[in-house]
Amino acid sequence: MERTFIMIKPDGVQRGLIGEIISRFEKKGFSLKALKLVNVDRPFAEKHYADLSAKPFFNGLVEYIISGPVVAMVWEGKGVVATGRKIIGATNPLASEPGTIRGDFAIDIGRNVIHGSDSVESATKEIALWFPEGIVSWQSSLHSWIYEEN
Ligand code: IDP
Ligand code: MG
Repeated sequence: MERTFIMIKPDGVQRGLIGEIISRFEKKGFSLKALKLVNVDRPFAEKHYADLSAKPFFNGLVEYIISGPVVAMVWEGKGVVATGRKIIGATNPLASEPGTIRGDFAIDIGRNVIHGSDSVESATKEIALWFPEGIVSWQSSLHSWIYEEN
């Protein structure tokens, strides 16, 4: 089953959006496989966003991510990478549809509350980076009420 890496950024934590965000993924039917509240240091944040290191906003982005604790999560389910991105909304919250997390809770691109992996390949990389200890193996008892087939 497909997995994605989701991170509630420091503004999402400070603004009390942890429960709301987890709830949206839970209610959809996705399954939580790992979760921790952590402060990340600069080298770690730079590694997570290595693909953006040439961007003019890179330094500000790293400062933002290390400015307070973040909630790191792994969610699992059919199509969770692409659908997770839809639940999150467009990168620029002013362009995000209402009903998405960014569309409902954010305004500035540099304070857009949440991160989600953009492909199955980046999800694999990000999960390995954030959860070297591994994830939790379990299956929800609701599985057969969410999926037609195993
Ligand atoms: P994504 O988070 O929607 O995948 P990316 O292009 O991967 O968007 O950018 C990573 C993060 O960098 C964004 O979520 C946002 O916080 C920040 N960012 C992207 N573009 C800009 C910008 O033009 N100015 C400031 N911050 C930006
Ligand atoms: Mg991205």
